[in-house]
Amino acid sequence: MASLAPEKAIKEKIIKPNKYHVILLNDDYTTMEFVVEVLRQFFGKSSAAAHSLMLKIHIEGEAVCGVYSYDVAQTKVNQVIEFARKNGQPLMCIIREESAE
Ligand code: TYC
Repeated sequence: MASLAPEKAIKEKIIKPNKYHVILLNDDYTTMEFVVEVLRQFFGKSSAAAHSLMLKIHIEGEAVCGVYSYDVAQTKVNQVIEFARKNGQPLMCIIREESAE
């Protein structure tokens, strides 16, 4: 992006709004069932997709669960963390900006 002519950079900004990855992190205490429920409720996954994504996080340490505009991504993170804490689970959810290419 830095090498683009200014007018082209501005045009790209208008056409391509930034995207943000919402990522769940693995931990040793959150139950697998709870993570599957979060993926179904907040990320619209089917039971089968939620189960395999939960296992990916468990094995690899993290996974992208959805890609959104900044405001929607931030809301998802807040909702997931609030839901987790209310249910006594330490599950962590973070935002990462999609790398521009
Ligand atoms: N590692 C957890 C367990 O063994 C399960 C888990 C999966 C926790 C995904 C968090 O984002 C997570 N109970």
